[in-house]
Amino acid sequence: MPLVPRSRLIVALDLMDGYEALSIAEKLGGIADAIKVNYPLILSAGLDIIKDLKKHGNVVADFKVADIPNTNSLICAQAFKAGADAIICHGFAGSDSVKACIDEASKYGCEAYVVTEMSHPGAVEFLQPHAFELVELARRAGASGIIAPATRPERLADIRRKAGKMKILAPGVGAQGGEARRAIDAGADFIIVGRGIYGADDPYEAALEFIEQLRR
Ligand code: NUP
Repeated sequence: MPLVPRSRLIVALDLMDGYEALSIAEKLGGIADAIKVNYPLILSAGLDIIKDLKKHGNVVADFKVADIPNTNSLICAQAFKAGADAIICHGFAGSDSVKACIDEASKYGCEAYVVTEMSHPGAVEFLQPHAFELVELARRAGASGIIAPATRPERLADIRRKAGKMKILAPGVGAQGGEARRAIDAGADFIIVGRGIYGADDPYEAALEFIEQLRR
């Protein structure tokens, strides 16, 4: 199912224990718009965890796919067959590689999101100088959306201006120092929060607190 902004919160479950991830997803009880899975969880719990997480809502497979088009198609097919609703791919591998992810996503009625500028400090070295080109690449290829940094709201705002109707998912809120409200005000459609929720004593209360900040 396509991502629809309701709470505007996507929870990243970067845990190394499938049972813990499922228990947090259950506690969240669908208050977030999606759960995001990444290599730490998939490599430790296996791809089938996606099916179990799906009982609690949409699942975004953050595999940052960045290979040749054929390999990208094969990777995306695995994610969608396992039940993912969306895939995250890198843009720097080029438009044909991105297109392969988008084409595979549309076969399954799913979505592809393209990383532009990442949220960590090192992203200024190589990705930032090309971020607007990556936004344009994603738009031309027909991506559903892009990933842009909540840690740099001014950059997020610039990227929003170039993104047209594409949805923006903004990681970096909480542990990386980004602020939920500022990211949404800068033009993000969703914020992505990992440690700020799964690392909290009460992940449900922490998620509610982020959602409250977005409503204010
Ligand atoms: O630019 C990005 N920054 C980022 O943090 C692109 C990402 N996909 N992520 C992911 O978002 C990261 O891999 C992790 O899964 C999540 C953020 O987690 P946290 O910093 O809130 O714990």
